[in-house]
Amino acid sequence: MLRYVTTNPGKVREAERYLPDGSVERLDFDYTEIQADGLGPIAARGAREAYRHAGEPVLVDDAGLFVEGLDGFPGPYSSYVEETLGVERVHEIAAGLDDRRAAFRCTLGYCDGEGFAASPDPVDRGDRDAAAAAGPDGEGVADDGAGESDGDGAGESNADGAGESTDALPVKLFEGYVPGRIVAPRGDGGFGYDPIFEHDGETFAEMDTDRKNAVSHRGRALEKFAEWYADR
Ligand code: ITT
Repeated sequence: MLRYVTTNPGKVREAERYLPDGSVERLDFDYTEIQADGLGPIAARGAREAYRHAGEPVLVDDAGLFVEGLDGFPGPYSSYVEETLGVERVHEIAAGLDDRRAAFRCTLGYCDGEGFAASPDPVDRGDRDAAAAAGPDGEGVADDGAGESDGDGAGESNADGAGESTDALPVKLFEGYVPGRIVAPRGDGGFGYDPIFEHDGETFAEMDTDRKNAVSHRGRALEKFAEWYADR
């Protein structure tokens, strides 16, 4: 059974459309969200922690809203900003900007304790520092050997460093992106920043789940994941 690791039921509603019936179940586990510039290291670290907790295959979903005119803020801090400022304040701040373009990004981190064969999607090993510390033999470091691809390396990181144990597990990352712009809140559907994110004339909160999935950051990442996972 695949466990979709999130405290947010809205994410699971979207994810279920991409995976065979009964093949995925939510794991309501609040993994440590490290501070990092990108979503990849957060998802990778979370997937390792969740896999160690659950002992079965896990998929962690880290997402964020990146506002162009704010140099990508709130980005990886989207959750904290939603809780503290709130979505309407983010719209008010963006309303004062010349550039209200924005994007949602989603990174899925998959971990099942095994290694990965080559594919275009990056793998986060999280073990570079650990391997260096362990010496040339890399003793105690999980590695599944040759024939793997890190893609362009963009998703790869061990930025968190501290607390990452030497038996760091590889995590496969799947990324999705959707462009749009920040508008005054409209619509009752979705969750989080959906009411203030407009894509093709509609906010995500005005779309039903299937329509949002067809264009969204999470839909794009899930599509890649589901295709790859079918052969896993
Ligand atoms: P988990 O970490 O437990 O999965 P979360 O809701 O905190 O739950 P994220 O850290 O990935 O998930 O989300 C960061 C913020 O972005 C958070 O405020 C979400 O509500 C928001 N968010 C994520 N995906 C979104 C989406 O598809 N539409 C609107 N807002 C979204």
